[in-house]
Amino acid sequence: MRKLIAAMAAVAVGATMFASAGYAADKKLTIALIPGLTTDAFYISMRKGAEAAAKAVGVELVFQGAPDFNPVLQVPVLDAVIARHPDAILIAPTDKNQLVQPLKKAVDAGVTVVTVDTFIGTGKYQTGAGDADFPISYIASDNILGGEIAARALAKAVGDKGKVFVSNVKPGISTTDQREEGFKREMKNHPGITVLDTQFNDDDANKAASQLQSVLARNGDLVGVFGANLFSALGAANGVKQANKIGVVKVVAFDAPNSIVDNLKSGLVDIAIAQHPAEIGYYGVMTAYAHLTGNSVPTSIGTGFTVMDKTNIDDPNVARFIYKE
Ligand code: T6T
Repeated sequence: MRKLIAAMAAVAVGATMFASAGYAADKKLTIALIPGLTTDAFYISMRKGAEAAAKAVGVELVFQGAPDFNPVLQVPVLDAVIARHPDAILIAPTDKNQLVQPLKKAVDAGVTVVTVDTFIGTGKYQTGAGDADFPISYIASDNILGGEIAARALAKAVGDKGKVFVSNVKPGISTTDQREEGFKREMKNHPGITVLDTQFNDDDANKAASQLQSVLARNGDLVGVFGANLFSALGAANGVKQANKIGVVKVVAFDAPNSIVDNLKSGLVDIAIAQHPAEIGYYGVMTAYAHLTGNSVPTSIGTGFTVMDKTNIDDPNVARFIYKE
């Protein structure tokens, strides 16, 4: 009798597990990853992490994106991906507001949406508030904290006094908006530092380089710049180099491609704040997979940073976070 009860219990547990899975176990799931743009080392590294997770759980990963970080280019890519009807879409929305309606179309078509790196709306999902809470999860760095780390590093590098500015992409991008917010908030604790107007470069490193030189022309006593993403940082650093101000104008960079690491080693860039994009891709896929196979998932997952400088960049535990190209 005891054996029979145990057998019945086992069947019941199995049935519950199968019912909660809610999917045919033999169907190969497809997850699409839509980056901010395809040629950025940050998203190339994210793709590697996503591929590792997809391989581990046996899902098919599709990577499709636009050549520039621009909602006008990203929306048609999203439409094309929705038409292929994957089980889930992981996307780095290139604008907090402009991707809301296009992503609703995915949900209406029965596709699960997870945002990676950037968010839509307020980034608070599954709350019932507003019209942009429908993604099931947001996987990203803590970008406000990243901006604060950048401010502390720059304040230290410039001896807590003088003029600095933020080189940024454009307003409306959750990540870079939050980095600037964190940077300015932390700079309030450094009264000797004046934060000049932000320069927006449209993710164009050449524009960021010429803007650095224009700011310098107007402010000969400029002492520092925070490049709020890869292209802003690279461009700002090039501007400092072209103006022959290496070491005079300190550079703190967000993101860590090889080009920035070279600049760290040469002394052009003082600090690089590396995100962990592979971790974002890995947990993005795992979150979508967990949801699609009937498991509950957290509505947000925060990934880490590694702060790089000349003194630690050769440490393998630091160097492993240099972005893959
Ligand atoms: O900084 C990353 C990413 O986090 C941001 O959302 C957009 O720019 C990058 O891709 C770097 O170019």
